[in-house]
Amino acid sequence: MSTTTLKENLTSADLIALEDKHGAHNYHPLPVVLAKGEGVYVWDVEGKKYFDFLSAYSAVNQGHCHPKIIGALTEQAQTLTLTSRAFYNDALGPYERYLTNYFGFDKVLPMNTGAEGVETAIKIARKWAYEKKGIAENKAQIIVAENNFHGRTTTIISFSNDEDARKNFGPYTDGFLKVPYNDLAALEEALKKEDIAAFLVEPIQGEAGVFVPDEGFIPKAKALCEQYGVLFIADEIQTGIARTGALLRVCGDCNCAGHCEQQTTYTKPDMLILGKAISGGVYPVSAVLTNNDVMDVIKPGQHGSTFGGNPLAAKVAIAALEVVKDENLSQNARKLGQLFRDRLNKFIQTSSLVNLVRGKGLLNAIVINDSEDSSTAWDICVALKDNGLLAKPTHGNIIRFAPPLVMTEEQLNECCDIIEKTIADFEKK
Ligand code: IF1
Repeated sequence: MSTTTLKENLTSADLIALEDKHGAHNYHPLPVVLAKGEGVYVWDVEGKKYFDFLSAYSAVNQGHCHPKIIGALTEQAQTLTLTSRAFYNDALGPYERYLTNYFGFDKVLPMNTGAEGVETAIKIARKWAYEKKGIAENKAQIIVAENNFHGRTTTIISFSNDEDARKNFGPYTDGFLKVPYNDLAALEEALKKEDIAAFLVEPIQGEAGVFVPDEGFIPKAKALCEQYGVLFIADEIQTGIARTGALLRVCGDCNCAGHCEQQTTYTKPDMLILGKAISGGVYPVSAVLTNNDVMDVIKPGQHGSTFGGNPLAAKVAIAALEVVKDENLSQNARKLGQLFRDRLNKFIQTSSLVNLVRGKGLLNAIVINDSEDSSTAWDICVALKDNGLLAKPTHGNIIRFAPPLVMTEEQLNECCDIIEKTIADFEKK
């Protein structure tokens, strides 16, 4: 047996040192080394238990190691894992039928990571613009929002305005036009320009610090896109799969789980991009859903991926989406999210350290009363960790709170106790 397969009994400090020495330094993790997860809990190498308030950036909505999803994974792993798309496999068709019925679209193009899903949507939108809308070759423009986050590929970072994400990765991909988020007038001005293929948008901006647009922004933006003959593309990679208290954020706040096209709150995007929790965080699965008139533009050989649509992904995603329905995760996220914001809103009236709490469902953030380059949010997250709860700061002064959606009310109250006590202790310092 090679030494790497022997149990080495490494401590957290050893493991952090190994990553530091042998891994690229493209992350700055909180100093905690996780070894096990179950439901809303994770355990570190030394056996200390924590509430997970990140859920792997909203990928583990169904909770860690959900038995139904792991069951589907292990069963399929022992049967057939990968065929490539050079051949058919017996899991893909049923998965495609399940997914398109679940979300109400004609067709799906399966990929693996979120960024690949976004790239896929961009490619489809451009091809549609040339072949169906008649835009002249290489002229198509896609409108995006300022402070967007859609992933890490060269094309996607080309339209980011985060310096860390962009700087020294050029030359950049052309063809993107930025408008302020949540600004219908600016959107309409951009839509009036020539050669516009699509508007790509997050229904709530995650990385920007859980920025919730005005009520009505999404349906009105979709209506404008329709008026100008432009595709409305929703990136629900982070907001989708029940995270914000509805199956999709474009569902608004209704209970429809995506099936209420007759209801006024539901915005049906022309293209829907899903990732992260579509697999319950068990395996990388992403998808682009759209109707035939758009998906038709993609012909054999024009797009694909070795792993996209593999049988393991198909079985895992079906199980993960069944869990969302069986366990009423949208409803639970909505109820617990309200509870969380109510409690923290009450708490911040007594706090000089927290300015506000915002979010939808169980995608929430607090804004710390300090500058972006202060270490206060980071220090609070370290203290939260010591008190048994894991969360991560973003933009220096924002802390995101996004636990798995399988949490109970009792557990959430316990978590609010930890958060309030930790912050209160900080104020005394
Ligand atoms: C990282 C944030 C979350 C996304 C949306 C596409 C992707 C993401 C709306 C790409 C990914 C992640 C990736 C993660 C940090 C992260 C994130 F902090 F940047 F904002 F979730 F909160 N569209 N989001 O949020 O999906 O290719 O990663 O599968 O470490 O970069 P991916």
